[in-house]
Amino acid sequence: MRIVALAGGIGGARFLQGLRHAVPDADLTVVVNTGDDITMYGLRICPDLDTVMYTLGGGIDTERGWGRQDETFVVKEELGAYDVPTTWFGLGDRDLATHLVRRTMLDAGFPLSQVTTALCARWQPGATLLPMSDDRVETHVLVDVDGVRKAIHFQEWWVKHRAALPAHAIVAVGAETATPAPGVLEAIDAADVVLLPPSNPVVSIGTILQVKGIREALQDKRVVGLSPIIGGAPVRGMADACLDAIGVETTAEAVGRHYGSDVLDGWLVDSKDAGVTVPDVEVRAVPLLMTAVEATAAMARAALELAGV
Ligand code: FO1
Repeated sequence: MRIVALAGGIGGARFLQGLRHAVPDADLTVVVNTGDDITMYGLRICPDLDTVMYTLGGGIDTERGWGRQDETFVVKEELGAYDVPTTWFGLGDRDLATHLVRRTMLDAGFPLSQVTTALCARWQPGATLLPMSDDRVETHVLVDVDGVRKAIHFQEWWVKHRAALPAHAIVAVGAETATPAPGVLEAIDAADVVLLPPSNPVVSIGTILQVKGIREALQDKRVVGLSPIIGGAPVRGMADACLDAIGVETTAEAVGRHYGSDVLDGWLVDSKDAGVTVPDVEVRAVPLLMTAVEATAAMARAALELAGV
């Protein structure tokens, strides 16, 4: 069975672990959001690609959900000693090696998709990881800081400000000209099913769907999504702050309707949200809390069943 999943960071990565547990023999391709990517200290940091790679490769810090297990932050502390202003972003010492390899390969002219393949040679994620695009796309958020309205990088909003600054707009800068990375449209075309894990519907899944051709490629595919919102609140992270920014209610029903039937054929909501309806989309209610790999595997099976594969 050929499965394609569009995924962001922590929630998406967790779901993919369960999916791989549920169907270990499936041919899994993950199209990963790169709108969170940021250049810092000359390094190109790809949070969602690294979170998926580390999670499926067994190197993730399971507490944080991002970065490496057994991590240390000596370099971050040293940068702090120099009063470097960007130490709000926690770059770990082990994680730095990933960014140094990526920077070296990008500088040598390799596209991000080939860099990702090279990094995955070490981590063996058990899936093909593809950036949504090799072109630069960076999500920026329009906020008011000290009375001045300005666009700041998503990471600054998300990590430094914990998404506490009301977002007047969220813009994936570059998405309008970005093209899908090599293999993305082919994988979607060949897929038996496309899954939208419970990632952030705005800055993760939403960003991927803005890359030219991806939303269109889903038209004639069987697509099933899983709600990241349970009982009116995001399970983790601050998807509500993102949904507020685009005027979508933080409910499983509103997110399902936001994706709409031109994307979704099926929508899995948590048992708490049973009764939700999405026009022209088949909705099913099952437990959606990813408490352990087995629970997540059950969600994945429910999604594949709803997809009819
Ligand atoms: N998230 C945080 O909340 N604090 C951090 O200091 C932080 C550092 C970081 C470094 C590398 C990386 O790959 C991810 C990192 N993240 C951090 C997570 C990241 O901001 C989010 O996971 C995604 O961008 C949202 O999906």
